[in-house]
This record gives sequence, structure tokens and C-alpha cells, in this order.
Amino acid sequence: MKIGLVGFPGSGKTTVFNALTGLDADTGYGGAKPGTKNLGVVRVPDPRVDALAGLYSPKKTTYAEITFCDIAGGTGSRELDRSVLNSMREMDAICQVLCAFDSPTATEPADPGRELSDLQIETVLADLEIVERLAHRLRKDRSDPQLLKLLERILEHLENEQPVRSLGLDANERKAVSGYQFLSLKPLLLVLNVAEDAVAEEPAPELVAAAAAAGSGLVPLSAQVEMDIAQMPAADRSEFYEELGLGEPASHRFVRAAFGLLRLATMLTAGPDECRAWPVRMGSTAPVAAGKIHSDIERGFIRAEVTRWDDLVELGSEAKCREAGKLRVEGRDYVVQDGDVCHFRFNV
Ligand SMILES: Nc1nc2c(ncn2[C@@H]2O[C@H](COP(=O)(O)OP(=O)(O)O)[C@@H](O)[C@H]2O)c(=O)[nH]1
Ligand SMILES: [Mg+2]
Repeated sequence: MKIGLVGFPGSGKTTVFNALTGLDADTGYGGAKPGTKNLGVVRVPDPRVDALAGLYSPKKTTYAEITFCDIAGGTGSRELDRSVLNSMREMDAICQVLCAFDSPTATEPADPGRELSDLQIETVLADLEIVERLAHRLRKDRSDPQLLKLLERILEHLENEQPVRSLGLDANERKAVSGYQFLSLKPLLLVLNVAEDAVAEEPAPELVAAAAAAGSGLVPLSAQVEMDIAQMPAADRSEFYEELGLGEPASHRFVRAAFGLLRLATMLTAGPDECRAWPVRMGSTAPVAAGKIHSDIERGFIRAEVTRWDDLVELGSEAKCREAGKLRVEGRDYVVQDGDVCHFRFNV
């Protein structure tokens, strides 16, 4: 899964990137050329995988991963470079960093609400351009009246300056337009980058409301503090988190919010070879989830043997779970639940 960090210059994208990845990309004003990208991969911490690994002592333990892409935004203060919009299309989700700290070099006070609406307008206009062109073509050649009807609904919403995300498309409608990579339909997570001394404060109610209206989640954090701690030796970090009353690294809070926003559930597999977390879309049936592991398993799917991860850890083995009636045999219609440990039977 790939999440793009975007925002206006100086909002703190690269600082957030460093905080999330523990890397050391260059921060500061005016440095990065538009379209420059930093890439970093973060392991999703998961105590369920740890517990299963404790049980099986597997040769390999694999966590889910998120790739972060810090996309530099351009030089004007309220404009994004075209290359940024193009890079955003390649992402599974967008994280906009909103500046809420008063920076010594800024000429105006921080206005995160305005940054949110400015970027929203840019993505809405970019989508509008595509939808107008498509709708025009479909009106002319009359090849797909059903798609045209859907596009006209989207067009009207965009003309009202609303993101496609808030239109409430159903699963089939989303599928019908998924190839167009609408920017304003991509899941959006907002990071509110606050001053060091404001971490404990609740975000302003107007901003919370604006985030909700945009169909997005809001995670407040102080990027500078989090970056400084993330770059310390691991052994020193927890002391600082406690001292600052932060409890846990921002990356943990961020990753949880991102999973919820992307509507991902974690399927687990466990055994002496490997214990592993697999992110699957919520609502995935057993064969579809199995296809994440290998397309052969999806194709030859016979059944899934499912235990809950905590039952398995408590009872100690699949055999014990079977005896205790805690191992279920599920067919191809079964919808995989977050925290299911699945063992698939399949024909090759
Ligand atoms: N005081 C303070 N400064 C920050 C914070 N986050 C970023 N900065 C500073 O703001 C400047 C711009 O940050 P940077 O991450 O390079 O922004 P980008 O242009 O969005 O990548 C840098 O000098 C950072 O050190 C923060 O939470 N508090
Ligand atoms: Mg930067």
C-alpha cells in the first residue's frame, strides 16, 4: 500500500515523512524541487503477529507494510505543481499535511482550514477536467449510457466544488470509475502538524467538521518532536514518549488511522515457516483474501480453516482449537474478519 504525503511548501511533509519512517531526508524551505520524491517503507506494528510468532517460533515473521512517498509541492505558497497531481494518481491514499504551527519565516499565520480547502479545490478541478472530457465523448458516441449517467452525477457534484469521495458512491459505481484514478475519490487522511506545546490540545471544531465533510480522518501531531524522537537510538525513545506524555510513536497512531480509512482488515497466517499479517479489503471473501497469498490458492480454493488469533494463542495449536470447537470450516462465501487466522485448502 502506497500513501502519498502532500501539502503546501513548508507545511512539514518531509518532517512528517522522517517522523513516520525514521529516515533523514532534507527538511527546510525552498530546497526540494517540485515533483521530487522521498520513499520510505514502514512496518505496521501488530501485537497479534508478535503473539503468533511467540507460539510458533517461525523461520520468518512478516508484518504488513506501508510505503510513504513524500511528494515535494512546488515553490509558490498556495499552488501545487502539476507533477504533484500526477504523482498523487499513483497512490492508494493521500495524506495531506496541514501546517498549524506558526513558522518564523511565514508571512501569514497558519491556516490549516484554508490549506485543506485549497488542495481540495485543486483536486476537484483536476477531476472535473477529466470527467468533462469523458462525458463529452460519451454523449457524442452514445456507447455507454449507464456510465454517462454516473459521470453526470459526478460532474454535478464536482461543479459544486465537492470531492467525489463525499458523493457516497456504492461499490459497483466505484468499480465503474476506478480506472480514472479520481484524486478527490482517493481516501484522504489529514495530519495536523501542530506546535510542540500544542500536542495535547483538541483540534479546532471547525477543522474537525471540515475534515468530516471531506470524508477524511484527522490526526494531530507535532512533526518536529516526533521526527527528533524517531531519529534517536531505539533504546532511548520510550523514555521520551513517556516524558512528553505522548504514550506511543505518531507512526502507530497514524498507521491505525490509515488502516481504518482505507477500510483494511488484517488476515493472519501462522505456522512454523512463517507468521504473517496480510492487509485485505474489508468485506473480502475467503477466496479473494487467499488470492493475496497466491493466485493459485484463489483459483483452486476448497475451504478455509479459520481460528481467531487469540483462541489460537490461548489454546496453543490448531489441533487443540479443533478439539475445543474453536476451528471453523468456511466456504467461498465466507467474509474474512479482522484477526482471523486462515489456513486455506486448495487444489493445484
Ligand atoms: N516548530 C516546528 N517546526 C516545524 C514543524 N514541522 C516542520 N517544521 C519546520 O518547518 C520547516 C519546513 O518543514 P519541511 O518538512 O521541510 O516542509 P515541507 O516543505 O512540507 O517538506 C522546516 O524548517 C522544519 O524544521 C513543527 O512541528 N514545529
Ligand atoms: Mg519537503
